[in-house]
Amino acid sequence: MGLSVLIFTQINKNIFTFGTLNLNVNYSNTYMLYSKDTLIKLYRTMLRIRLVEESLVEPINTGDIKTPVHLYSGEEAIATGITASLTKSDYVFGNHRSHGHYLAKGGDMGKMVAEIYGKESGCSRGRGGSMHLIDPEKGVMGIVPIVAGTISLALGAALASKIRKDNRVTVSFFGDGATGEGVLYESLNFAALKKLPIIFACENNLYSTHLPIKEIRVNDNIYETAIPFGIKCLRVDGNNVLDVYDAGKIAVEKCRIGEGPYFIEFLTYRFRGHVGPDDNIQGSHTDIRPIEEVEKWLKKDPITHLHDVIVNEKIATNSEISKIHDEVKKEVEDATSFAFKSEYPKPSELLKYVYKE
Ligand SMILES: Cc1ncc(C[n+]2csc(CCOP(=O)(O)OP(=O)(O)O)c2C)c(N)n1
Ligand SMILES: [Mg+2]
Repeated sequence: MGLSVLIFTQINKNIFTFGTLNLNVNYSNTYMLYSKDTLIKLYRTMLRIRLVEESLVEPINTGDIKTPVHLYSGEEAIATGITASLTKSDYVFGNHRSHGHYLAKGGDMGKMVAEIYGKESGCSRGRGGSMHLIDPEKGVMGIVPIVAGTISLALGAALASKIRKDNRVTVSFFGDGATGEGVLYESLNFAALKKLPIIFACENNLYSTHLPIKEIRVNDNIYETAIPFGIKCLRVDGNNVLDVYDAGKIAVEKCRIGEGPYFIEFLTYRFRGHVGPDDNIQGSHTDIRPIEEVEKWLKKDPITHLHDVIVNEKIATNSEISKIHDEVKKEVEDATSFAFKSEYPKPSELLKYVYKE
């Protein structure tokens, strides 16, 4: 096989592209740039997100899970690849589709599943559900379903880090739908002005709810969004965890040394519905996405891609990979049984954490 080199090209002062350059050289050690530990960690993290989410499908369909659940299946490489370069004390902020951001940053799986089942032992004490995950000790500072709602919170966290000189980097995860909200542009301007250590990570899965992106944007150019603000922009294949990892590493390192902010557009696709396993509109299965498009993206499964790299490059044996699968399945079973065994909040305490003046 040829040698693939990940390239980071500066097109002009602010536009960078990121991609794979295939050289016609007979090397098979394409992936020697990554340690075995790194590749296995990336694989395990993506698998943890996928398997725990797939375990939610049946209980969502039976109605045992009451909270709306936006599955991240298909997009795991983004949260996994970026957070791999973050430390425990760095911050992430997310949106309605944030199981992956929470888990990849170190959030506890049992507390997440318990939260989804509305239990007191959940990370938001069962009051928030799937779209309100939090774990400040792990740097998961806020996951909120208001589209673009946490971008300004992430900005504030990055400003605090700059003032305190605490060396933290903040990642603000949001969807392509958030590019229609004014707060994004105010935040980009302020982040650029103050040179804040923040990465704006736009997960472009080509749809906002059921609206195709071409119906809400004139051009397919989200990655250029931050150029007028003087922010470095990248566009990355969000289904290739190694590309995401490399882009994340550069952006995190630059933010860490005061050369932020960064804006990265990740091209990706959700494997399941907007909310729930299928695209249920008024209760019927109505995925309005063209079947050819869905099939094309299913072939770009980020987990299968990394699995093939690991196997083809003989980075791990089949039995090592099976062991990872077994361990992750066990973790999902333990998380589920922790949630089942936990109590619901007491009805008398339902208003306990509600803000009152
Ligand atoms: C301010 C606001 N407007 C509308 C909604 C309803 N809503 C929930 S998710 C969503 C689309 C989000 O699309 P995108 O940001 O691309 O994220 P994706 O679901 O594709 O991951 C909308 C409009 C909302 N939650 N908040
Ligand atoms: Mg979207």
